[in-house]
Amino acid sequence: MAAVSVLGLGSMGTALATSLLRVGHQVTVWNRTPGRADALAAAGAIPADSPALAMRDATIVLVCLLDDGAVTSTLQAGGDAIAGRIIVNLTNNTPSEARALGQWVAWQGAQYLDGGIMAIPPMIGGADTMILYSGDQSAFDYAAPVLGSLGGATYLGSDAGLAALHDLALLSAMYGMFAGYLHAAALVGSEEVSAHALNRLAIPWLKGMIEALPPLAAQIDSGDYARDVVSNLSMQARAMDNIMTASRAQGVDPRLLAPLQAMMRKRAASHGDEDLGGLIGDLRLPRAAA
Ligand code: FVH
Repeated sequence: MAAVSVLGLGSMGTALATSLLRVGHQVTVWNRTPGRADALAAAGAIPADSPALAMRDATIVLVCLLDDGAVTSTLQAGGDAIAGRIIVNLTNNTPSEARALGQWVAWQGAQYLDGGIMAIPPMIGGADTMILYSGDQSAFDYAAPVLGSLGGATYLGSDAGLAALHDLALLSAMYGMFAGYLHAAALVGSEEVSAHALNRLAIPWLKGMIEALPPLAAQIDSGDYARDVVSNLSMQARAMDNIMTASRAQGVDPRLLAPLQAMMRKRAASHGDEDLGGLIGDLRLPRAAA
């Protein structure tokens, strides 16, 4: 069993600390607003009055705060207590923020892992829970038994930005699905059909459509967007036009889908025999300054 500190006791930090306590680790906790540690203290956690005192108690320090600004100011407030620790930052951030923080942590004489939690708080500690990590490989190897008690730990490489990159990519896929679902619910709702009733059809439909991802990935990775096409883009663009026309007629604002319709129409005009994968070319832009 290890000595672990958790900085930040919001919904997720509390779930992390609870899961660590459950498997028997020594857990020290700190939160900016006092009082949020009370229930954890009753369950066996050690409350600390400051980030420095929390960090001094443990080799592995989990940080789960609102954003990168909160993480930076909290770690800075810890002063030299950070030296010699493994900082595992589970706060949502960007790849640039992760790389910059990783560099700063190294300058303080500590090791850095960036994490992306692909789960909601009740899922922490579950067998199917996926948490992504990147950064210092030796730190990951050392911390892996502790991190494994939070969920399946997937290490993506020594570039500290990789966990954030994959986290944001997976969240993009999730929000795209939720946006489509909101539109679908509004569309059937225009005829007084409930979202609950929609789910009877939407859940098996979306599960089935997962099967479209491997061939789509093969098209994207090969750059051959006309490969093994079973649903050509000209046909799909017509269906999308129907979605937009019907939505307006039903009194549903199609703004969540409008950018996709525009891209499909443009690409279909010249590459109608391809599949959707060809749209990815229009998503590639020169990199913006970090
Ligand atoms: N909850 C979720 O579903 C998602 C799942 C995936 C991962 N995220 C990320 O986890 C980070 C924390 O999320 P959370 O759910 O714990 O968020 P809150 O419940 O809102 O708690 C926020 C904590 O951050 C503290 N805090 C805010 N600003 C500061 C600051 N300037 N200095 C120090 N601490 C700060 C706040 O403290 P307090 O308001 O109680 O004093 C909470 O402890 C997040 O990156 C998610 O994207 C969760």
